Amino acid sequence: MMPVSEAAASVYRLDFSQQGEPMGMGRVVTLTLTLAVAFVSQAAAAIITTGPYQWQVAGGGNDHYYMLVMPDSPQTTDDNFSWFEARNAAAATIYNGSAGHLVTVTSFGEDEFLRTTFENEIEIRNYPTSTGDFVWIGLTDQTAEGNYQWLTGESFSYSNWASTEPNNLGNEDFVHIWRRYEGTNQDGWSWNDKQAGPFLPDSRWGYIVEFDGPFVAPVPEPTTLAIWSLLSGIGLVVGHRKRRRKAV
Ligand SMILES: [Ca+2]
Ligand SMILES: [Ca+2]
Ligand SMILES: [Ca+2]
Repeated sequence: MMPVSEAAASVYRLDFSQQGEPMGMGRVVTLTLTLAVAFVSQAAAAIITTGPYQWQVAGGGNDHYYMLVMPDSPQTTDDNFSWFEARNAAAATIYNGSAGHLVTVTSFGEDEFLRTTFENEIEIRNYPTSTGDFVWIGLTDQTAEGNYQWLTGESFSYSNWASTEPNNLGNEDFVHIWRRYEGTNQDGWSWNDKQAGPFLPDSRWGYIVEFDGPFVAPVPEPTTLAIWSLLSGIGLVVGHRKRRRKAV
């Protein structure tokens, strides 16, 4: 991806770092973020983020957070994320003190959480145009053909391959989610192996980033409420003095 898109990736790093967290730049970060967003939106296709949303333990989850990142209306190949660009951008994204990684989908429950959370944001791959959205996940068999491994080192047991996939067609070593309703292939939410890209902008190529934690609570910024509390405190002091004078 071109430098402008790398700038977009850095915007996320700023955006999801709370004040007082690792970057520790406070309002300067906020201001820089605002300016950076304005610059990026003029220079390249915008990026759409959905989430982060938590898969809560109370709901059978792991308390991790997940965020979908998609290019909006890519105009050139460079607006789409390759698998490597997605991997790097995910790792550079920080949420509440936790660095992200390209999502690992290690159970049916996790896959279902992702599907129910994000599928409405992912365009169906249809027929006959074969367009639609593609979403990278952190799974690859680049090291040894057919030996799929998660980026995090988690064991590979659960899978959700589409019909006839993975087929390693032309040496495909990187995995994405799609919603496939294409001719006889009506798998819907499923996985496909693919080359790393980036691919033509006739489709959108994005990714899901997962934050495992541990999470730190963001340092609260001075809020309007805090300012009002301060002012009302001053008011009480003034009122107290007035009452004392009256009493005398
Ligand atoms: Ca995971
Ligand atoms: Ca392969
Ligand atoms: Ca394939």
